[in-house]
Amino acid sequence: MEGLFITFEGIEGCGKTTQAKLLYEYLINRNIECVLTHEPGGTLISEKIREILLDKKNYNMVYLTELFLYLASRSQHTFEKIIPALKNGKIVICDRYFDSTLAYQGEGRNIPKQKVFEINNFATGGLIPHLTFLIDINEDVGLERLKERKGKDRIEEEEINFHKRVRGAYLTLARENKERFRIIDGLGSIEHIHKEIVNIVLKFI
Ligand code: Z5A
Repeated sequence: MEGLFITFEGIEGCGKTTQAKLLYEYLINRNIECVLTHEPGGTLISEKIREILLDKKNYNMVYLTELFLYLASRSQHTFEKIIPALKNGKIVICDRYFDSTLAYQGEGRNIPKQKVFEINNFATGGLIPHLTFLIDINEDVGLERLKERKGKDRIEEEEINFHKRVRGAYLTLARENKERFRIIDGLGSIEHIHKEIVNIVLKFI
């Protein structure tokens, strides 16, 4: 498959969305064809699943239901949007992808990681990002940054220890997949982090 698949990962408030957008704008301004997308969501069907997943009224959602909804959203997104764009030679920038499931459902919800990995792989037809940026920050900083935002979603409402474990899981994933992951210190300024990311991406294209 042609194209380049770049994902952004990290705990909430780490700055993924900001950096994914800045990278997209940088590439578009240089006439490099790319697609900016996110999970859960990214297509009409996936956005409908996102609403169910993040709705606070669904406080009693069983962890396995949550897992399968994230995967259902991802299958649709992968086959409807990501793979066709890659086949057209585009760069796809995705705010969260399957590492989120390994970190949040695998570690956060304690669902056996090997199982999560296998069904995740099945749901995506085995598509793996070429490059993954883990923007790493301490969970206190992340949650503090989001304080100003009105209303937390169902997952953001989890206690701090949940977010701490998710961060730990991300760092482990990055250590185990060194060729794919780049860990970025999320405490730097937005501009500094952007430059660091651009330098890495330019080496890939
Ligand atoms: N989830 C899951 O459990 N399993 C899965 O498989 C998937 C997802 C795919 C999606 O929430 C939730 O779904 C998420 C994981 C779960 N749950 N939580 N919690 P979302 O899509 O609504 O949101 P998010 O992905 O968690 O990200 P976020 O809350 O939007 O934060 P962010 O993207 O990391 O950060 P940001 O929006 O770029 O920045 C946050 C604020 O910090 C903003 O005011 C920025 O201006 C500021 N910021 C950004 N960078 C900096 C720096 N460097 N310095 C200072 N301030 C900064």
